[in-house]
Amino acid sequence: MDSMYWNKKIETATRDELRKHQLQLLKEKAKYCYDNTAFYRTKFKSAGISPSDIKTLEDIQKIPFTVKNDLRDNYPFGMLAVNLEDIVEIHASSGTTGNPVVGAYTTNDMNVWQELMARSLYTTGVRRQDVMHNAYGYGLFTGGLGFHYGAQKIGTRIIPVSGGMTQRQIKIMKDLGSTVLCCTPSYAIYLAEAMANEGVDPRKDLKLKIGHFGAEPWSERIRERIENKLGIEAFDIYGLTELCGPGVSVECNKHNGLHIWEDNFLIETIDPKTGDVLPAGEEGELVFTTLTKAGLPLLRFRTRDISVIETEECECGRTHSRMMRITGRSDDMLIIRGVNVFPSQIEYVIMGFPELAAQYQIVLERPEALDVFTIKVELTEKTSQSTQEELNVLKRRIRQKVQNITGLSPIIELVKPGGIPRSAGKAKRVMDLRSGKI
Ligand code: DLL
Repeated sequence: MDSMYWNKKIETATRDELRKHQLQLLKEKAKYCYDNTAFYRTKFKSAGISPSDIKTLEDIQKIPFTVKNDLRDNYPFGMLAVNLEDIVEIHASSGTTGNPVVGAYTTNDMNVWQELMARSLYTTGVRRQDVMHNAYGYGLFTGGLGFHYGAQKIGTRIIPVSGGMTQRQIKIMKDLGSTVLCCTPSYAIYLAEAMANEGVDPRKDLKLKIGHFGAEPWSERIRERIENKLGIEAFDIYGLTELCGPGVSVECNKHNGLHIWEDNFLIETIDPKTGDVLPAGEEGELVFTTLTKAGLPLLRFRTRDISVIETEECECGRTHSRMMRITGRSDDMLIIRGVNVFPSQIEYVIMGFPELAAQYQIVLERPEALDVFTIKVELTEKTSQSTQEELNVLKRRIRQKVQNITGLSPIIELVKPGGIPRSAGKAKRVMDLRSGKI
């Protein structure tokens, strides 16, 4: 009988063993970052500390935080701790205006990522004899290739369909006998609805049994919907480009939070306003330190993701602490159809059109499964006199510009001057009507 663990020794190590292992790696990584990056040397010096001041795990609190802007300011390679020649793969996700966030991997970083993805898939029951339908986007996004590498390590047959062409996806799933589905949760619901429209009954016509859903926030109600519609067990998986991509944490079959692979990541929760470290069990912003990364190591990286950490052992026997579902973000980043979008990117596009006034609003809805992304923008007095044909051309140009920057094609609504409500305080640029809908 096969083991329920990919690596039993690591996954079930005692908390003491784990902490000892973490301290050893933390000391090494603090020194490594100090010795190999001007960025961390400056950070340590400005805090008046040296790597030798890290003697206990709690001493990590002496190290200043690393924030997303640090990565943006040092784009693309300013924070590398190795020579560029040692970087064998690069991924990226969209960042705030302009520069994307880059993930740069050495050969060893790739091996670690692959191992963590294999462990994550295995934890949910994926085995060699499975057939994995991977509908995460292949390319710079870490989703597609992350799952791909993990499946290959286990020896699972992988179907690298990537995103889009929903009808074809359904046919492929049927013809090739897929047992595991990997995609964003919103796409899973969309797929399920498309199946219903085509008269495909997943329970009869497909062999699906497991689903891996992540890259965007989702709720228990979405889980119920997916499980009911597709007849599968749905697992939450979390990660971010800065840390490696997917594979930072995953649910086990107890569905009681996502196990963070603590032999590779040191987790803290902080109050996003004060930066104070919070005890386990209290909700706050997740802060990660990478313990094994060589190419682009990060100390105390503020994710902006809000969650709660539980440290007691799980019924599954794994000792690695669990993060509960992400409940929100402490900044303004939006996740639309799994893609990271900042309102500042939209503003940037709008400001480039003299035909438009500076008033705009982003409206996000989820009437069915997929996010509907609308940008309402005011015309100037002059352009509001334009013909319908001219306005249609303008709409197309705006949509194209937004697509160039975000990869998403929004609905553009042009409104008359004064048509967007003003508020007394800060402008309400984003109307996110998605939560609680499903
Ligand atoms: O989304 C990596 C990934 C791919 C994870 C596929 C899971 C599956 P980024 O594009 O850098 O990386 O976006 C990272 O997405 O900070 C969270 O805000 C959000 N996120 C990722 N997974 C989850 C999840 C990938 N399971 C950002 N639940 C993160 C809620 C998630 N939010």
